Amino acid sequence: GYYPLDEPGLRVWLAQRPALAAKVGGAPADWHITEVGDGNLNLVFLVRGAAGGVCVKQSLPYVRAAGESWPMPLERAFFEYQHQQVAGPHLAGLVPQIWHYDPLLYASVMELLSPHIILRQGLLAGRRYPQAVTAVAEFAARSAVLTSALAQPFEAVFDQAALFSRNHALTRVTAELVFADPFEDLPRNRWTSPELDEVAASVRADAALRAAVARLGHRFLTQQDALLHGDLHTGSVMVSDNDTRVIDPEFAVYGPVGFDTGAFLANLLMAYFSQPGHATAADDRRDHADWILQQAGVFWRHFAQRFDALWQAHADGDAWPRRLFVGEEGVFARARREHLQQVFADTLGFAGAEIIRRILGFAHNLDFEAIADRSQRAAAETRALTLARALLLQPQRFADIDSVLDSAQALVEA
Ligand code: SR1
Ligand code: MG
Repeated sequence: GYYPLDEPGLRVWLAQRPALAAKVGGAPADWHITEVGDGNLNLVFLVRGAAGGVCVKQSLPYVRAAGESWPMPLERAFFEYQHQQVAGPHLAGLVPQIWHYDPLLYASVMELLSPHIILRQGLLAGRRYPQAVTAVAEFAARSAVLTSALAQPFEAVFDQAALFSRNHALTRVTAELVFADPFEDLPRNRWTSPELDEVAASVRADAALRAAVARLGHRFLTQQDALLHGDLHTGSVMVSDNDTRVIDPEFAVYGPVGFDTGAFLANLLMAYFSQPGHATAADDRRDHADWILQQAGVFWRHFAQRFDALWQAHADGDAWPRRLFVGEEGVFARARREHLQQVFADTLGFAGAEIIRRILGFAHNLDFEAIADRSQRAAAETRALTLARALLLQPQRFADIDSVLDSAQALVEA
């Protein structure tokens, strides 16, 4: 029963479902339908009508960014829907509502976010969204604690982890694209400037770097702490001036919490490094760059504070049960601090791996790609790669988030 939707097909399909058609409103012939998917994988339609509208997202049987030569199972839409079923109750106001999932078309009908835009696009355009990173940190902290055995009986967590462990296709994408590809000579790797040839070769030749990333890949595949978003970059966040939603959890899988926080931190750092490349005569982008870097600090600090507070408030699961520490709150607090230090260390490592794969692997970031001047682009990417290598190979240099931000700033100002 699967077929890829197009504009006329979607009009008919939606019109046949009265509850969904009512959310668009008016006569189907008057609906305004556009396909807006700009990600690597799926079709995304916005359908607008008299009552508002809906967003329809459908899996394609291949990687959209690569074409039919790279087949991809359709099941990712199911796991995105399951993410809402499992984590959605903890994430009210931070994610769009999915109203309908169609198992034949592998399509979801969800809330149309308007006037939201993708956070990455906003940052590129030089706009500020003061609440965005705290909302993403809240998303990450809630997911990290409330879907884990810190807050739930282990039976529930094991069942959920088993469900998402079937998300084979997209977990394989991550296992290969993040943790392996950039360290091999593969045709699907690419970088946008010959200036990076040398650094790409030196990354592949660096056994210590390969080992650091492989260690993280091992943790990603084996440490089932909490339900991850799995692809938490600035393109997975939609913002308006006063609302922020995390979208696209199709890579959802149980894994180490630092994978999500690392991915988001990395994408803020890449947005920072890219800013000089977007400078104009009217705007040298320095203020905007400083603001983005500051937001990276706000993100980590808010995450850490909320992770600790949520753990303390919801320690009713089988891991670290609060009842064992009544009257010994200091012991419990020390355990939380130590655990958070491990999540911080993981975050920096995963951030390093994310930066490397976004510059030297298959899937790139518009932050860098939109820099027209080749040497500026190469300079920005090289600075990001320098920080990534330090995060992976010299973790002792980074005791806290400020030391990361200071290093990033020093690279830009050198
Ligand atoms: C083949 S998919 C490539 C990348 O796009 C997604 O957004 C994920 O980041 C994935 O790694
Ligand atoms: Mg995505």
